[in-house]
Amino acid sequence: MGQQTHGQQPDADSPVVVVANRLPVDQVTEPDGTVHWQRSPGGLVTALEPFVAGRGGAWVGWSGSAGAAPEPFESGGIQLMPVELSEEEVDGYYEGMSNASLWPLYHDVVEKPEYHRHWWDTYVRVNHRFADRAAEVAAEGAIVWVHDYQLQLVPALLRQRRPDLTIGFFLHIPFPPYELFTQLPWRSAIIEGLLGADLIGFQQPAAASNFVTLARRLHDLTTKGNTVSYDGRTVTAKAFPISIDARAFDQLAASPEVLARASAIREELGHPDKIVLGVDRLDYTKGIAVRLEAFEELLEEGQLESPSTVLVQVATPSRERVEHYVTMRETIEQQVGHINGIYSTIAGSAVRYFNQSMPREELAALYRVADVMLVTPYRDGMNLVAKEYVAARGDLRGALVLSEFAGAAAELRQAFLVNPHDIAGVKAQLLRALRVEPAEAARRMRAMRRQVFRHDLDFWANSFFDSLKAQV
Ligand code: ADQ
Repeated sequence: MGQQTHGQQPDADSPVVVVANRLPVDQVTEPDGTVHWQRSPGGLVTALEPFVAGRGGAWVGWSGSAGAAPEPFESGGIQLMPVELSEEEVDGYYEGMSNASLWPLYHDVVEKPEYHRHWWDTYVRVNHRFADRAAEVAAEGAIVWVHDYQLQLVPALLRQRRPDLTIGFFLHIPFPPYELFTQLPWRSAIIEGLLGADLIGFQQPAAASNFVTLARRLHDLTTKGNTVSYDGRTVTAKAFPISIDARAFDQLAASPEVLARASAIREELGHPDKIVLGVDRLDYTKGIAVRLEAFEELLEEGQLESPSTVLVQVATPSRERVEHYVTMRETIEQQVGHINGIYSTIAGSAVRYFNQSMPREELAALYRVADVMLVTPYRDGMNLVAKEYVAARGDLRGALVLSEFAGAAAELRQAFLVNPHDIAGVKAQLLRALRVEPAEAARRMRAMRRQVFRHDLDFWANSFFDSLKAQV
């Protein structure tokens, strides 16, 4: 993003408003103590920028730090409207209700969700605040696009304040079936919150139909196909599978710098025959332990050898104050330590584990050098890592092992699909992927690349906006 103008009053007439938990910028503190804002890495900002920037569009979100919010400011042609969260609100709304209640509930209760009334109260209060900010900045008849599970009450709250708006909502994570969702003590409030939107986007058709079923069974509403009649309006629930900027990733991965770095990585790893890679946010939904277990058993059985086959696992630190994440990190670190204790040699470790975030260039080089990419979540809305790997393999080499329970599996049918609960199956598919003939690998990769390039991030954002406009 370009020049920033601080302390400016927001235009109260933005024709397009994005509402998301986070602003598209991060605060950076320089060694000399000066503070500035820098555009966050990540595709969502890039995808939405053309719709928001340059036309007085606005983005409502939290800065990422507790305490007083900065004044609204302009950055890269977007009006940024920071929403303030106190320490207590970060605990209750973000770490509590969003990440320790809704996140596990929406991911097949992989971990047990906790439900606390004071978290819910904070969630309601903070959703009101986001809705207030959006109502202040949106022009008459504006389009507002609300994102994700942290803000599910915003559509209805916003409609109460501003019935003139067209409101879209997109859920980035799965949406559970009736049997699980109804655990939630505040289930009706969430469904009513979402029904404030004109269009509700999900990653998968099954999630959209879970929502429609809930509206019918829980609220006795009339539904027809993928629509719900509510409050004199028709609400549409539909799948819009998210994607990546495939062309940009392809170009990055084919750049001379990244290719040189990919060769250097192989060399630094001691020229192994095979490199197996995992790249994830350190989250219990991602099935990192499954991979380690499968890899360990294959080493134990002598089907794989170390260090001629090496597993590189990059796990970005995430939600470090939420208890489930603390215990999971310890488990994974123990598992890595255990495998390395037994199978590493003086020449190198069996598992190279990085609890770090890495620059895009380094990730692209890792994708480019990995013979097999392991993506084994127990449940995942989409999983962009799988699509990034495919976009990075313009050389048509490499093989993707992908969980059936990632949204991406619906599109990447030529991956080596696995059930992450079935360790024997994961081991068998990992071996197949490691031994695949180059011609078959190229055939699979070509088909997956066609899918990812045709259905890229622009395609996703355009389809959502077009459908939303068609609702009016
Ligand atoms: P996430 O759960 O965060 O997203 P994912 O889709 O895999 O999962 O996206 C992770 C992103 O972080 C990728 O772009 C990846 O490159 C990056 N990343 C991962 N590890 C990294 C590291 N060590 N260093 C730097 N970058 C790293 C949620 C849902 C997903 C859904 C997305 C988008 O859980 O299912 O695909 O939103 O809707």
